[in-house]
Amino acid sequence: KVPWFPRKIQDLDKCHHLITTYDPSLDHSHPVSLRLLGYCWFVFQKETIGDPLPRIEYTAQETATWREVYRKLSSLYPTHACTQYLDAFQQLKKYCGYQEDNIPQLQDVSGFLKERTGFQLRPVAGLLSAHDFLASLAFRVFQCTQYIRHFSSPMHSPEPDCCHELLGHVPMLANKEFAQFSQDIGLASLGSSETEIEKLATLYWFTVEFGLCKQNGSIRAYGAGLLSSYGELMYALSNKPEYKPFDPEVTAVHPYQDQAFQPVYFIAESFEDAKAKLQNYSMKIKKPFSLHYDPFTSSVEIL
Ligand code: H2B
Ligand code: FE
Repeated sequence: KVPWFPRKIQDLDKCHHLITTYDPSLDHSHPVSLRLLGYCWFVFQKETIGDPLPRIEYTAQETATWREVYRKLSSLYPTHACTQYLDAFQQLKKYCGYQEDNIPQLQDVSGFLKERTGFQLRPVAGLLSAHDFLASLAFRVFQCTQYIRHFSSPMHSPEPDCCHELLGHVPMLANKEFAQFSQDIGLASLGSSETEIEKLATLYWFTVEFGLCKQNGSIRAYGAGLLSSYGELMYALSNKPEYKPFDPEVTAVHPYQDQAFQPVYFIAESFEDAKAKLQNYSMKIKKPFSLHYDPFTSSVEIL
């Protein structure tokens, strides 16, 4: 029996299951800006796909947090980020208000991505289940938090926040190859068993979040968890950790760490190569049908 999965982009309104539910009216110890979390929570409960993303007026304190994160990280990018990231980052500075004194608005960023790769952002109020999060990628929808971490710990957030999304994920989603890779993980998850989805979530973790790639004889980061963490970005390229070649069969079952730096990083030869390997892996996942994505209707055909 195949568990329910979305077949068209509108079905993503049913892919909204939070696994960390910090109800801001009950929990006052949340490590993010509570003022914003309350608002994002309110938006989350009534939004439907395609609604414009709310514009947030960030406070001076929230912008100061962003400034600190932005400054420190952007000093590392030229030597640590892959060229695809660096190219997109330039564009985002030019067209989307990426600056140290301005937190970019998701609506502007979403419009930019839509033009580049067809990806769009949708506001979300916390960590979603792997099933729902991966399913949305199949339709080129990235569910994105909009609140910012608490000012008391600017260099660390235990949960995704807008620094992680805007500095980690967004630049990579502007790259065609990477966008296709992300959608392919999503498509592989549709109609897959819980066990297979768990493996795809692990693949996502070691690539989209913590992936490294080869570039002109050196190694650079493309994973969002690295590109949004000053400490781990330096560590990952320091030669201290263990490195393994990206191989979906191995990567998908490798234990991972969400409380500390990763013990191992997987290195992709190129996005082309990673994409081909992932497609090969996906074809072996057993499903009682095959799927075809129709970009004209943003829906999947079941064959
Ligand atoms: N939810 C949200 N809101 N952002 C993420 O980056 C995220 C998620 N990542 N749910 C998912 C889980 C990832 O860790 C994998 C697919 O489980
Ligand atoms: Fe992330």
